[in-house]
Amino acid sequence: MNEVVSKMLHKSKETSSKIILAFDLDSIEDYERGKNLLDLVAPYLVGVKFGYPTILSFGLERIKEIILLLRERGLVSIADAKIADVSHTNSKIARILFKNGFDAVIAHGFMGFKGSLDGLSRTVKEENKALFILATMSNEGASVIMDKVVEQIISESLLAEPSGFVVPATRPAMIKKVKELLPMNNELVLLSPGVGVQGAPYGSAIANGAHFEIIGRSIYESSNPLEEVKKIILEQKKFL
Ligand code: OMP
Repeated sequence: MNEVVSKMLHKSKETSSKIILAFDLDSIEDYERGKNLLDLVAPYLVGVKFGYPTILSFGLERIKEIILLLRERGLVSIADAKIADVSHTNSKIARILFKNGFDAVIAHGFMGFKGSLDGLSRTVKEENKALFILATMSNEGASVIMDKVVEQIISESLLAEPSGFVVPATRPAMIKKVKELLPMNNELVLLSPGVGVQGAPYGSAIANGAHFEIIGRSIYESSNPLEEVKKIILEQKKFL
């Protein structure tokens, strides 16, 4: 099993948490507040997913420092760059992110394997990191396009030997469908956003077969983030 994934599973066992914090802060003025928030909720997380808002506003140097602090606490850091280009560009993006400490990257899968995911997959393997691929998305419009080609997205993406897929908590039927499309006895993990503010109840993605829930605003916009993560874990535990 991929080292990054085994770290996530180990952390989850230790803490009973299945929370990956979506850290999407869009101003450098949030830097200190963001760091304090991470410090506070870190014991209740499996990992942190850094989105474009944070990467672009904090900058990679500051992010690297945060990643090192998270690593000391046994947490993985995922770069949500939603990579979706041709091979050599994908590889360059991934290498920069890995050089700055990230353990994993998220990519789209709709570009197909040859000339896109193939190069990215090689880079991820060379660097001993993890790759997560979007099966389909949590927004309503994804049901018009991505859901309809999910079989093809999964079959092309599997050629890249990812560590797992991102599946929408907002459409439980799609989580189940993706699970059915995966090979028997696979070790792939499913990360599911759409829990909380986007409408899916805490724990519901786990109930539908996801391994981890990606949760952002419900935590970082909460007036009491610590109480919120504890509440989420209690809900998730019902499905352990
Ligand atoms: P909240 O809605 O604030 O919990 O954040 C959800 C997080 O998951 C954000 O960082 C989104 O960018 C991300 N996300 C989705 O919301 N939907 C998807 O289909 C995929 C992602 C993702 O790749 O993480």
